[in-house]
Amino acid sequence: MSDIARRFPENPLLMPKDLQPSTSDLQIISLLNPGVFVFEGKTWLLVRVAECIAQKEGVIFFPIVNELGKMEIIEIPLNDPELIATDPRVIQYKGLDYLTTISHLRLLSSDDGIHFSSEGLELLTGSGRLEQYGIEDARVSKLDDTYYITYTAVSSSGVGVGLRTTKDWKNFESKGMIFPPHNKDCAIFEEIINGKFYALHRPSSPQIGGNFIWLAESLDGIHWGNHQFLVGTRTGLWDSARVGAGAAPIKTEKGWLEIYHGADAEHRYCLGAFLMDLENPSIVLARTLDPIMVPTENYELSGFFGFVVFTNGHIVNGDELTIYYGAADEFVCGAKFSITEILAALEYF
Ligand code: MAN
Repeated sequence: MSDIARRFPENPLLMPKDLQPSTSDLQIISLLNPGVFVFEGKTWLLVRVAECIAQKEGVIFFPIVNELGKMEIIEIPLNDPELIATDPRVIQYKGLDYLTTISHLRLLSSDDGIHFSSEGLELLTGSGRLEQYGIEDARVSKLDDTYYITYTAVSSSGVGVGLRTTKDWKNFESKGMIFPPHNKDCAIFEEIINGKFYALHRPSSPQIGGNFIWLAESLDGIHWGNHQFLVGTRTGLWDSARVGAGAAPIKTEKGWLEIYHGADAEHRYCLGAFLMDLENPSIVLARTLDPIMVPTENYELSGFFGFVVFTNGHIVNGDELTIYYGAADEFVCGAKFSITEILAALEYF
């Protein structure tokens, strides 16, 4: 048994019914994949809220934000021969891909890390052509007094990584798309290493290559280059189909420790870890063979998209790592790990 997570007994911490939809004609389908940070002594989540229109029989509806920034509803009869709706997350119509839900990001805060409230807090929505189908799965990295929010920006032009920065969580600066399609799962290191910013990201290559974790460097945190391949998928293992970074790497004596997600061909998402050299993160020193967390609880096995544990946010307190994670693409949950235990599970190359 390789699952070394200690799940919160209070799980799930958040369910779709716990929040109000962003407008009265939408309903919340999932709360998932929160970015996590500490601000003014509290624990904060930047939760992905996925919404859709209440469905009528025989018709599929889904919302998109049009070029003027207005919500538009697309309606397709379910028996339309040009409709392919086999994955609950994406549909194809007339050769184009659409999402079944549209996501925005919502701030929630908590004194105890367990009970969260969104009262009076900001809502971050997609804006502009490249965020037409919404924004998802934020990672929050703090460098000096600036928080860098990297997130998945989705539109009919593709899926890329957007960046916004803030110092006070009230005023946000948009830096546009920093990694163009197809790319997601971007986590910026929370330290400048030898004069450079570093980020993990996940470009996808449809024919040659795959869904692998890459490393990029930058002098200003906005313009990125010197991309290097870092961690790939492994045939026959739990992470055989895709891998992607979780939140910002954790600095340990042994190196930069990264928690990542891996999925197999059946779309089962587990968590694992790898370790990068402290001075040169392009050197991967070790990786876990088995996952450190596997979907096992009911709320991880069944939901909007079952058999999923997915993290992009955590808090480090000495040896204790608290991860917040999306379970079954529908709920927000929490679990604790010992960093020493994760390090001990690594296999060095
Ligand atoms: C995948 C899933 C969805 C997500 C889209 C776009 O299909 O992760 O939840 O909305 O990608 O990012």
